[in-house]
Amino acid sequence: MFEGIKGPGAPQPQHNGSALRIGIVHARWNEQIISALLDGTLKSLRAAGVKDQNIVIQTVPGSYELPYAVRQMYLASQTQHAATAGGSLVAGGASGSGTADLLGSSTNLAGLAADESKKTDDKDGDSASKAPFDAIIAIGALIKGSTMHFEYISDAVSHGLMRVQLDTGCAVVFGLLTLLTEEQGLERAGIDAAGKGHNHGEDWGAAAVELGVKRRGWGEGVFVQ
Ligand code: RBF
Repeated sequence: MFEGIKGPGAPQPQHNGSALRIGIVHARWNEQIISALLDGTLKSLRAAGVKDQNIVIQTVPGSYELPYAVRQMYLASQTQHAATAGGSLVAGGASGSGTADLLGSSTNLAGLAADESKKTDDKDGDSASKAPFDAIIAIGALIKGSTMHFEYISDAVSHGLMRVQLDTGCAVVFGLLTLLTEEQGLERAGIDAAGKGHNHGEDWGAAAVELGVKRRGWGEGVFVQ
């Protein structure tokens, strides 16, 4: 965890991620930076007890693809859940409707999803969960070039990720680095030559666990600290 003045500060108490299902989607641009960030993310997810079989990793070409991928991954996890549990994704129990209905509904989506995921919690702890994701971490590294491209993509991805989390009710962790130089990226991935950096992926893993646990609580009307 980050130990300077800037940074998230450790939650009290530490959250237990052993019941959670977490998605990760990362861009393939700037591979060296992304690879270190992914390692940091996985390290903190595992440290919080998230099981490897309950972490699903997908890749996309670049950061611009992240919002769409997060949305589709969440819908895919709902589809998996419905197929496994024979559950309905539509409030009121009507069956046979697709996940698009869920997005258009005025139902408390976070509560519904938390309720759905409870039904599929892995009781024996061994098999992979098919519950809807409790959180999805979107990882990308945008490096500024000499055109306006960087500004447009940074803005679109930031707004897109926020929109997806509010539309779906799935917590989305913002793992997008918007960098002026490659060196900044190496520092924020904790792999700079001077060794001054901090791997922000570790914070993203911890954020996913905290939000995942709190989201389940909120879905049940419980305020987890
Ligand atoms: N994707 C990234 O994740 N990081 C980048 O730094 C990045 N730079 C790009 C620069 C240019 C000029 C272009 C055309 C694309 C870049 N992309 C980058 C890829 C972009 O996010 C997306 O994958 C493609 O535009 C295809 O939709």
